[in-house]
Amino acid sequence: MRMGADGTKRISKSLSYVLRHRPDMVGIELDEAGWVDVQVLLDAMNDHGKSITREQLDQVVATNDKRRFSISSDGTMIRANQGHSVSVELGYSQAVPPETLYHGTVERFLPLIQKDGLQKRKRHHVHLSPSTETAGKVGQRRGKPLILLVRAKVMHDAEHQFYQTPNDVWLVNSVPPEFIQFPRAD
Ligand code: HQG
Repeated sequence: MRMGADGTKRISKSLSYVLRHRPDMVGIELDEAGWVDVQVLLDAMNDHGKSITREQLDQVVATNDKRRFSISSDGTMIRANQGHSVSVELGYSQAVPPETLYHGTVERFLPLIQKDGLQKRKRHHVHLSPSTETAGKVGQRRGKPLILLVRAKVMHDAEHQFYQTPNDVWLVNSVPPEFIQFPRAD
């Protein structure tokens, strides 16, 4: 039976937690690129009270609004596309970014971002979006969204490396303040 939005959200959250942050919570290990066998994952989650079927997993992978997960081409392995705190080497290739990318944040972080630029904090990378709409949604998780414009092409020309995920998130190590366009103070 197909799940509604509440069901897919619950499963997406618990998959994110296990595949990005705490595989040990259900007693599994990810390989160096973040992949785990789908059946191993399903068994482990079900053994730890996180009930999930293969059909539910496939539905979440296919319908997730942010396409957070990938299944290998032979259908046997799964991983999170980005957002890990555990050590993984995702292996994305470098790419040339568009002129402008966007970062959604909130006003209270502004003084620190103006001073230090965008820092990756707990994640492996700073996440940037190609659209203001997506950046707005990212910022909204923390309050009234504030969208910063990043001069991505200029930054790339200055030897900063950009990586693009299959779900069109752009990853960088940091964004120094000189590449950020801040809102005017008036
Ligand atoms: C802020 C979610 C102070 C930064 C989202 C952000 C996205 C600073 C927060 C994805 C700072 C880090 C990524 C500095 C950055 N001083 N604050 N120097 N530099 N910050 O969650 O970009 O649901 O690690 O602005 O939707 O918010 O996980 O990153 O507010 O796609 O799939 O520090 O995570 O997707 O927060 O979100 P995060 P993010 P998922």
